[in-house]
Amino acid sequence: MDEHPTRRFKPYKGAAGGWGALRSVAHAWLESDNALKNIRTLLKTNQHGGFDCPGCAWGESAESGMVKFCENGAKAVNWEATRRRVDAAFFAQHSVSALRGQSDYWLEFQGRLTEPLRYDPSSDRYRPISWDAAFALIAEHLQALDSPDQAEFYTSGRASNEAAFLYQLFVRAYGTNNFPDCSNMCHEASGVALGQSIGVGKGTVTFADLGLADAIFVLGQNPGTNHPRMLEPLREAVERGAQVICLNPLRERGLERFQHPQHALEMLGNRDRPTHTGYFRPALGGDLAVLRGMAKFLQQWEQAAPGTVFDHAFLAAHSDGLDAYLASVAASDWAQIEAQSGLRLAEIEELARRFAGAERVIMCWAMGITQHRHSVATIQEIANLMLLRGQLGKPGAGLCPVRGHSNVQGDRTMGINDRPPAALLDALQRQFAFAPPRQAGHNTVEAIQAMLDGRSRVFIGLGGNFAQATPDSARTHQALQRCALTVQISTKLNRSHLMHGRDALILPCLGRTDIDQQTGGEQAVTVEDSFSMVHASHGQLQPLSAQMRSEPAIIAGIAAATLGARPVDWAWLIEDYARIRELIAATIPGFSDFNAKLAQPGGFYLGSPVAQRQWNTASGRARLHANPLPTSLLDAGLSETPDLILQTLRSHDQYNTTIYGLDDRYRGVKGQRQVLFANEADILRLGFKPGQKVDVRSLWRDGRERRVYGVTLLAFDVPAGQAAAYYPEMNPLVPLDSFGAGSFTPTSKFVAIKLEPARDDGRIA
Ligand SMILES: Nc1nc2c(c(=O)[nH]1)N[C@H]1C(S)=C(S)[C@@H](COP(=O)(O)OP(=O)(O)OC[C@H]3O[C@@H](n4cnc5c(=O)[nH]c(N)nc54)[C@H](O)[C@@H]3O)O[C@H]1N2
Ligand SMILES: Nc1nc2c(c(=O)[nH]1)N[C@H]1C(S)=C(S)[C@@H](COP(=O)(O)OP(=O)(O)OC[C@H]3O[C@@H](n4cnc5c(=O)[nH]c(N)nc54)[C@H](O)[C@@H]3O)O[C@H]1N2
Ligand SMILES: [Mo]
Repeated sequence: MDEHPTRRFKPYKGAAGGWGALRSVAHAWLESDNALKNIRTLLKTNQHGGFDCPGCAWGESAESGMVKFCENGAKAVNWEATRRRVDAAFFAQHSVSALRGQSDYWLEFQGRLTEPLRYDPSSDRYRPISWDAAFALIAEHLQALDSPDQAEFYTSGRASNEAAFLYQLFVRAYGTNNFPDCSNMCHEASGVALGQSIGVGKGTVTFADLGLADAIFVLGQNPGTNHPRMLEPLREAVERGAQVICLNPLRERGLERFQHPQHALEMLGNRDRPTHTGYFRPALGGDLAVLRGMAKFLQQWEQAAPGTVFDHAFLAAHSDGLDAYLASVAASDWAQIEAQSGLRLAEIEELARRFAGAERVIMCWAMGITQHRHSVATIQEIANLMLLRGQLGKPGAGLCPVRGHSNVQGDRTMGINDRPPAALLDALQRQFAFAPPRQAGHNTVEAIQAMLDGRSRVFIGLGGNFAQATPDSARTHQALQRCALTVQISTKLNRSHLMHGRDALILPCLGRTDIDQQTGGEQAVTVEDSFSMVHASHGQLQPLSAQMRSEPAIIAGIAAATLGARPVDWAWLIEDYARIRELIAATIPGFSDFNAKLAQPGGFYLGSPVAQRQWNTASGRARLHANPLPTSLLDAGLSETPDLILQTLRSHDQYNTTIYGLDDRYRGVKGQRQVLFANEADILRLGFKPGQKVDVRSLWRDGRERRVYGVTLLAFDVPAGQAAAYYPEMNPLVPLDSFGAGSFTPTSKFVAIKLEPARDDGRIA
């Protein structure tokens, strides 16, 4: 592998998709060292009888076709389906301390984890351990704790429904709700906000609705990279004359033009098509003010011509809180709206006009909305606007938080939740005859705090990369290292294996592409996408090693060692996952006849009460929330004025902390990731030059030192006062205590920073 590819930065002029995407798929495939098998595997992606793409949670169109994967899905599949292995022989060559000096990119590139390993302090290496001994060690640690609340059970969003259900059952039977999960850092604010507003924490639209909408708003999302298959319905909407309106401070290529790599004519004619009809570039964290401004225009127009703007019949039949909300809209100050939004009032008026002019509106959003301090209020403002116009519970309209991990939504449905609803616990109690813990558990931020101050001593991670995905890296690493035991159930080597507790285990698991053979035959697992569609996923490739186990089997092993046959016979369940699905059917709403429904091609729809205009809120009505605009977006406790506000985001060549390569094609970056995008005028104003290296320091009220060293400044089309840089490299800058009000989501899209001349170019953050 080329460790030092040429560094280059040159604006990208092409459309999203297109020949670049095809080249990239071919490259990922040829580089996969399993090329022949992988092409067969790729063609099974998202097909009936095939496997669910391990990439994002975007859903499927009902259309049939041979090719149902995108460029980045292809990278995800090839990355998993490698023949390179990380085993005892690998660790014989590399001590854990030496591995800490390697990049995240290098670590994962070494291959699949193929045997269970235990950390040996005398040699500073991981060494083989039997599965039974590993399970016994975990049980011993868990049983030694004073309270089950001293253990943390993390989940990343690739875990299947079957794995997630077993995991939450085991953890609750063990006695805690400590379920920090990736959702806490992702769409938590959407779940919280929508639960309070409309009684359900999920999206309300189906794939088909996108084809019926007159206007689709895309807020704080970069689908060209993170949900490439979304570009197709967006472009289709533009073609049939619908509005597609983007709210994003950066001009993301995929939101501007798209060439479908799977349409031969488009490719040969080199024709690309626009994916939007309006592009607005707000301040970071300014969306609440933008949306409030839109509401204020609607209010003015409604006052001028009563009955023409608001949907009074809908509001009267279905909502409450209208008067208080309208009073807060009236009280919101135009000058404050304009200053906080980063847009001109004329632009906000234009947004309001297009919103009010559409009969059927869909609002989509992702991390640009959720990873902010005021994210819950912002998402409630999205809901408020939609309620004013009766845009919920009708075809072609509704709310669409676009989820990240391929099964992050399903994991929540299965009960991975640190604040579980009472109905779930009641159902578990009825079915399994034990008293599940009722008090709230730890989310991700609380789990880190608890491990840091010694209240939690065991960490178990079902997938993911806790050490790198979380904020305040130095403190998170310290938190993990203070544990008595850390256990990582993983497919690939990452930094979470290196930032380990006194005792530590690596448990290698099967991925989505692997065949899962149990005594009852080859097993399928199930997942739920962003549109609440549940479908089966069948692995296609022979696992690299007979020592790897499935996630359900690993959880069952830990559970049996810790709890015996309580409250279920764990080993019996694993023989045939249909038995797990029977339990899901008995306890989780919407899953009756689960096994039978799986036979349907494309899966089945869980349904949304909102589609029937049913609101599962306390009052039985959808609620308009009157949240005041924040006085200031900046933390009041800062002792210095920041140079810039930084957002951390994804390149085109990564999947979260998994780095596939060092390029970011649509942003024109090649061979480097330690960069900071900023406006040229800002770079000069701060006394630097484009291309210069700087150290980045973040500001927070606790006054702690948080720095990333040796970051190259790139002059880029970024609004004044803003900066952007890659996650996870910048995570050391995100303060642990800077999180969303009501969501606990780290504010990864709003970090106050100072730039300083680089003290030492060579240092790694
Ligand atoms: N290939 C690939 N696919 C992925 C992932 C991946 O890493 N790689 N990750 C998966 C996961 S877990 C998730 S959650 C999703 C993430 O999908 P996205 O949310 O698209 O991911 P980000 O790269 O964080 O991009 C955030 C976007 O929001 C914009 N933004 C930032 N701050 C603001 C703001 O204050 N206001 C507005 N209006 N916009 C803002 C940024 O400019 C950027 O375009 O993708 C999923 N799919
Ligand atoms: N600064 C900043 N921080 C962020 C974000 C941001 O935008 N900015 N985004 C946040 C978001 S949206 C999210 S979702 C989180 C992501 O947080 P995580 O989900 O914890 O992180 P990933 O990088 O997706 O995890 C990658 C690892 O998962 C393991 N893995 C892959 N496939 C499987 C599998 O099938 N089973 C198992 N058991 N393991 C598997 C591999 O070992 C791989 O190294 O990060 C968050 N952190
Ligand atoms: Mo995510």
